[in-house]
Amino acid sequence: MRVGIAVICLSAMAGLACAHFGMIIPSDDIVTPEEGRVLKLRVMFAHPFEGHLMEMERPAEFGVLFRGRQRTSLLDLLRPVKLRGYADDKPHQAWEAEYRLRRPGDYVFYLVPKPYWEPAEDKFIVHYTKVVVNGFGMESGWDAEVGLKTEIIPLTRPYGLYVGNVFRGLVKVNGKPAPFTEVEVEYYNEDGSVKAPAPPFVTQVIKCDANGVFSYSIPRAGWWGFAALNEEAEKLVKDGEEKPVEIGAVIWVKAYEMR
Ligand SMILES: [Cu+2]
Repeated sequence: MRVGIAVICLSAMAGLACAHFGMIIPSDDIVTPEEGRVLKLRVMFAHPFEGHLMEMERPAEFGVLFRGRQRTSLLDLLRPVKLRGYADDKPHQAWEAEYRLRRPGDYVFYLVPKPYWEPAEDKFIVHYTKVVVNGFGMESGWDAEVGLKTEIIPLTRPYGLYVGNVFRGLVKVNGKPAPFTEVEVEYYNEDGSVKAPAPPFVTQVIKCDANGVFSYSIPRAGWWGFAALNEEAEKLVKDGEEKPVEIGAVIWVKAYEMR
């Protein structure tokens, strides 16, 4: 039983905030013709630094916005898969898709999950998640808005990033900038090789300025997730009781070592 609780939420046991992240991790953030045209995407809901996955229901929406113009649902491409974080004692429900890039330009993949009930925090969580993939060298569409309920609009091109680059984004809720939104930042510690010297290192916490803009200097190569958190105006009902709904705007970017 003790182990069961730990799997739900390690940091909640310590009375700390527990950072959840919607995740779309593509096999690459930049696709060149030489590498082939098929992209693999993993879709999951996790504590990316601590290596725990939650069970994820089939998402409500999953799609791609191509070059800022053409929006296509990719829900039919999603296949159920069991994935295990490095600290999980068993695999969890997640999703994956294969997508063939056909034309040059930027591909904004987006995800709208079904509300996730988190007992440790007594609330529902819905993370509107994005990742941008550049196709065949044409840089067009990475800053396009999908039009999600809450969304991070990148102000830094979200691919081709070096370690040490500053990543900036504008947080919107219902299409308007969301000043002073708290943004949680986590490294995708896929194999568990990075150790946090103390709990506050697990999740970096920054805030938007009065215009809803945040910035973060990326300290390490790999995938980084930014989750801008707000509360939905409407509540959802759980066991006959109204419960709050955390809405997160999430974006994932990859940084590379400069050699
Ligand atoms: Cu959790």
